[in-house]
Amino acid sequence: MSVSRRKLITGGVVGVGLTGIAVAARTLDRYGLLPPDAGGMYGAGHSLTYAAQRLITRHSMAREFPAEKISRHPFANGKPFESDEFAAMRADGFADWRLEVRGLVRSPATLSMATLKSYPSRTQITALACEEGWSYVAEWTGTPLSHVLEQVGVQPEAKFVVYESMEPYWKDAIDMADALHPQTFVAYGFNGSDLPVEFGGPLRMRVPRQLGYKSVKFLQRITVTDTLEGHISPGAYSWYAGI
Ligand SMILES: Nc1nc2c(c(=O)[nH]1)N[C@H]1C(S)=C(S)[C@@H](COP(=O)(O)O)O[C@H]1N2
Ligand SMILES: [Mo]
Repeated sequence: MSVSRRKLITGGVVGVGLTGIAVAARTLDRYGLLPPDAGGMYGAGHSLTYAAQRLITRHSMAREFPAEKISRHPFANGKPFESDEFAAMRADGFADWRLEVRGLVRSPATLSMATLKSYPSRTQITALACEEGWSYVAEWTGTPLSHVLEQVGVQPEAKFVVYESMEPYWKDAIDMADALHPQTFVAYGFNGSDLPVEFGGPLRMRVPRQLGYKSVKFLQRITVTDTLEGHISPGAYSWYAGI
């Protein structure tokens, strides 16, 4: 028994060694373990990280903290961006803020803050960890992204959820495993009040299982898609940033 198993494992390892990365990549792809930036300069590293995380942590939860761990001085990363449109919406208490949901969905929708707040709300105390090394713990309130996706009816071909800020450049994507994960929120509440603009208010994505840069602030548009081509171009950061 154990001998044949060892043979199998040894055979597998030698096989991968001999036939190379192409076969490994094809195998990973077959099991949905190849990230969309697998082809880039850091492709092999990104693939290994993503595959390992997906195998080990597909169903795992980001750490949640007790209330006393909430940071007294959470660090807002930079000033909120400024634009005339944003300033006008802010002056109006974001009554005109809309979240557009489109792409591979049965019924595309444009949701107001009031509509989002009428959805089942959840609260979680999680850490936001920046790739630069700092982090803070806060209480986030929002509606699970899975609930928003349920409302619009995701098509079976869906593989990714792309999401965009009103702030130029800030556009990112997660796979369906993270999009449907219970801790992935469309967040509008922060430490018991409305999400301040310093922290991305009125609305931001919260993906506590990944690094801070995946938690895009000033969230305005969600697109469900089966490919990231034409949506996001590989940036300086790794597409998958599991922690
Ligand atoms: N629109 C937008 N979203 C953003 C950013 C940004 O500059 N603009 N910074 C990202 C990065 S790198 C991090 S670490 C977190 C910081 O969140 P914070 O401002 O709540 O600290 O937001 C992410 N989302
Ligand atoms: Mo960051």
